[in-house]
Amino acid sequence: MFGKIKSFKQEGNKLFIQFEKNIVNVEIISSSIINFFVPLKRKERLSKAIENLKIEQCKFSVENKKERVTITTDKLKINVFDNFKVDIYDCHGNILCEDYRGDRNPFIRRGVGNAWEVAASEGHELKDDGSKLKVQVLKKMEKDMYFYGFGEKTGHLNKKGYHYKMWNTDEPKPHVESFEALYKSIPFFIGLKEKQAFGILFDNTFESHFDMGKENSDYYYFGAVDGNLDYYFIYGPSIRDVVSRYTDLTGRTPLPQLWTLGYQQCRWSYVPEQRLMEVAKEFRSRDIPCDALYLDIDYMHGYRVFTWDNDKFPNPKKTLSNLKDDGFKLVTIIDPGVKKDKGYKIYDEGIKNGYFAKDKDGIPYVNKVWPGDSLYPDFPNEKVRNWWAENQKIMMDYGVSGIWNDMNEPASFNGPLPDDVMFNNDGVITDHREMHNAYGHYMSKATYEGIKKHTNKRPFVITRACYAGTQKYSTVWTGDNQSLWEHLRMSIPMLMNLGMSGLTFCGTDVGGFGFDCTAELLSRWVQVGCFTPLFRNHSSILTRDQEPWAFDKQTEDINRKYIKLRYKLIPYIYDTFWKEESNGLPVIRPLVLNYQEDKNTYEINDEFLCGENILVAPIVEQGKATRVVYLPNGNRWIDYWTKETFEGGKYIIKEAPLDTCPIYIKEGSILPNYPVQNYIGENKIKELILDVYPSAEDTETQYVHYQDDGESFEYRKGVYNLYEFSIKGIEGSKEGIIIKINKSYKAYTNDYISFKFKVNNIKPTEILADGNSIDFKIVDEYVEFTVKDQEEISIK
Ligand code: MIG
Repeated sequence: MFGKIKSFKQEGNKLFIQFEKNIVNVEIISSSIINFFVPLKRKERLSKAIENLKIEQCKFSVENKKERVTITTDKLKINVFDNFKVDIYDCHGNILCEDYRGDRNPFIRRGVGNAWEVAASEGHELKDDGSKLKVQVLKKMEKDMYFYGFGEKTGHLNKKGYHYKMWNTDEPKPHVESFEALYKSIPFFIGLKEKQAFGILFDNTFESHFDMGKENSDYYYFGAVDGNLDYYFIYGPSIRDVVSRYTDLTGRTPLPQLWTLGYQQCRWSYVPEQRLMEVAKEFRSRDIPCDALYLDIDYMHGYRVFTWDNDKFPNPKKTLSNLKDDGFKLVTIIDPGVKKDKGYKIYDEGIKNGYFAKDKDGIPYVNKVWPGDSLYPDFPNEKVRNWWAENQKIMMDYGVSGIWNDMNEPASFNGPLPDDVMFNNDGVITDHREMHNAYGHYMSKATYEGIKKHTNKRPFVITRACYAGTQKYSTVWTGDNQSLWEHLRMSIPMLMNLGMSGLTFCGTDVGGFGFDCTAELLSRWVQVGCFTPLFRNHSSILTRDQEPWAFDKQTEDINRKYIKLRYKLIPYIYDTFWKEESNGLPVIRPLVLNYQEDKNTYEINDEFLCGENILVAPIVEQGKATRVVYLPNGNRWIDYWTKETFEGGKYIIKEAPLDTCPIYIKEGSILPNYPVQNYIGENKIKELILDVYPSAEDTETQYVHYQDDGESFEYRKGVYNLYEFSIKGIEGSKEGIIIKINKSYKAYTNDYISFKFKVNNIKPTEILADGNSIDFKIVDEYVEFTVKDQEEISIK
């Protein structure tokens, strides 16, 4: 496909290597990121994932020997050989990623004659082996490799040995490990090899395939049915660096509004208005916090997007304002499919302006979704996005606080969209094959920009389909899971991999969407949901009720307990989001992300970290009330409930009756808490609570807490506060424990007037604040005291 290297040219950070049959552009994006680009389809990259490619000017050298070009940066050495074979080394000469020199050699699927066709005709699925790929790169499988990322895939945390397809797919059947594609396509993975990590973003929106040593354990490959060969090699060596660099390339999740971190309740569908109001009332009367309620498709007039069914909601503005008075935000669903219906404004405008995708003859393409015959807005076209953004105003004017984008794979009831449905991708006319995986991305972008323009607040968009980079515009949920224990288990690696693929703000339907939930399953699911960025309970039409009170008193109490815990932790989760804007690290993390030196963490599927300090080891099996917990090496850990301390690098057994989710806090942590409220903004928080876990060793730890108005973009102009807390020293020593409070940055006026400390596992005799003795209270395992402007506390 390439042949020998014939010539070579350098222009700034770009190298052009002319092979006998093709030209390859190698671009040095930074000392750790290299782009390899072969214009097989188009001359330009036209990336959907990367909007502002930043080139970091860095030193590098190039050497051109006959059969190879060698590029050396501070971090990497790259050899490009004849036939475009690429080998990448770290700066010490260790191989990181080596192109495979042989051809693909898949294992044999044994069968007699046309047995596969017969099996297929009986409904057995034939797996697509990616044999029709026009673009393809094979890499040598090193011993002892682990793979992570790929966005939303079923199965386990480590993807080695599996084959995945990127083709956004609306799949109503129960999601199982053998699925190769779901709603989202994030063509990005992380490889970990001998404690060194790298990432590869294969930036191609066509149907693409990733085979991680399934068809042959000697190599792994990625490829696509069409498009350019365009991939970014992103060096670590830590997974944290890879994720940070990947999100620097494709963009980061912007800080969300604070209320979006509260508990959210959804159902297909809360109609009519009375039912919606009834649900709202239940939350308040049962003392269960809740910030958001959702309206699913039935609120619309005949499923026409941007309309209301006035029989079910006679006065939406008033309904929403009543909800608001009680502290509820409302999120409405908006699907892409626009009903084919003369006289319906959205349809008429779309037709008049040519805003819908067209068939190959230029006639607006029609398929079927909820409203019956429907058309698909040409979101890849900026003009259409602007129109869609304007339409958001309709919902915002009613008082809607967020938009839920569903069905944007795009889904269709009357067979899949044909390959030759045409789109206008910002001036480039192209087809469904290229736009399919980017459709949800563009819809989210339009929605985000519309909400931003019309509210000037941080938009809350939630989408089902997406592509790499959608995290800049939208939150994601993992579509139609079911109320199955298997799906609770699966949600953990799925969300961890989504987080490592840049989609920090993610969640699953708590309790499960399809099938009937049980009391026990909901009780365990809410214990996981409590720590996932998007915390939303949702269930399908015709399933049993699944609200926190829908079962029995015990289940309701457990829901209340964990929803309240979530509200305590909101400032901690918000801080993690704030930090994510600069470091790209997700809220929900696999242990390996923080403990790469500890090999025991590489394949943990049923534990996760929430930010830097909290480890969650939920029970994900029916009837179970005890489990083994692995606590990673490098820290001691404190049981959140009993305050017992454990060494890291060990397996422990934890008893966890139905109301207990095993939670461990990293020793040395200072966790900011808010008092529990019914909803965000119910009370002005004047006092920050600090839940402190002193170290048994004399090490200093720090925590930075961030505060702002929780909704506007003022923070981007510097309107926020930073509080730096530090703790050092040990109980009983001469100096005792010293806690320092440093208001290190102050620009937001509504700051705290006091700090209430809860310092765990100590029993002091005296506490001094800036040298003066202060009152304190010893409560069970902790000591509690409050300070105002003092800066140094010494606990003796
Ligand atoms: O074909 O709007 O994933 O959350 O409740 C089903 C109805 C369409 C699928 C979404 C689900 C939503 C449902 N939708």
